Amino acid sequence: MTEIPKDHPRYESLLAREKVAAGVKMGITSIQGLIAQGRGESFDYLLGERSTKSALYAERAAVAALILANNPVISVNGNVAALSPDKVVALADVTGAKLEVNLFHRTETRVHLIIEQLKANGAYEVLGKNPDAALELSHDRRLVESRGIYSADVVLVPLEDGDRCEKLVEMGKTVITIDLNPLSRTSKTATISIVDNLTRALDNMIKLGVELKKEKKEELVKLITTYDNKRALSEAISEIQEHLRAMAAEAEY
Ligand code: PTJ
Repeated sequence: MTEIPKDHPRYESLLAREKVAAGVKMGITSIQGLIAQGRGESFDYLLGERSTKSALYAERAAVAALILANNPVISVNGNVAALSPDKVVALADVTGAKLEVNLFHRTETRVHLIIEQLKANGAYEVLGKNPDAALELSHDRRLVESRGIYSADVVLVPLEDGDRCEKLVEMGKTVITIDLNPLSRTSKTATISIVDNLTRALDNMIKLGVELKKEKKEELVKLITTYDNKRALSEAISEIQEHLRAMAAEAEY
């Protein structure tokens, strides 16, 4: 990995790039993962590279749903494993969720390497190696474990493709997504769409997990039942518009 100086104005963004590139070299991340990261970066620019009010609103409801779930599962792909293996393990710990590797560009080697990466970051058990159930999909994301994603009532699917998200919602699950693109099919389909950068979202969600675990069950139920995903998505788009207006005003001077 190229050493990025901490005082570089684009430190966080360059570090993320280095991590995804290193993930490809290690065989964890797919080559297509580089394109996905680039797409995410451009939406992050439009958002102003911050966790917006609507993102925090969605993250709070998402953490409440994970804590209250009977069988919460966090799905991990090659980008997540490269960018935030420690954070995804910490979120699973704080919410009591299982971890399951589920890949679009699936190879058994990648599944193995990602499981090892998560274990090296403190995970005790990671599902995904022995899929014994299938979602009704024609690509490899269909391969799931019966005690994991298949039977989960709440699933967190960061950096998802729309297909599986749609299928999981159809199966009656609460589907939480983290996707910087508020216009994606995934964001439009999910139950709780978090429009935020993966690394910022996970940091926020770990903190919220510690905080919300102390709350009464009724308070958590309220966070979920009063949550309005259409409102959150519409606000995310407005937040981009506001940011662009501010940038346009700044450019005039
Ligand atoms: O590891 P695999 O084989 O399962 O493949 C994973 C990728 C991500 C390559 C695969 O799922 C894919 O092609 O995804 P898409 O269709 O490119 O969608 C990824 C979405 O995540 C896009 O809408 C991006 O804007 C968004 N995104 C990319 N990087 C980030 C992000 N959202 C949040 N944080 C990011 N760092």
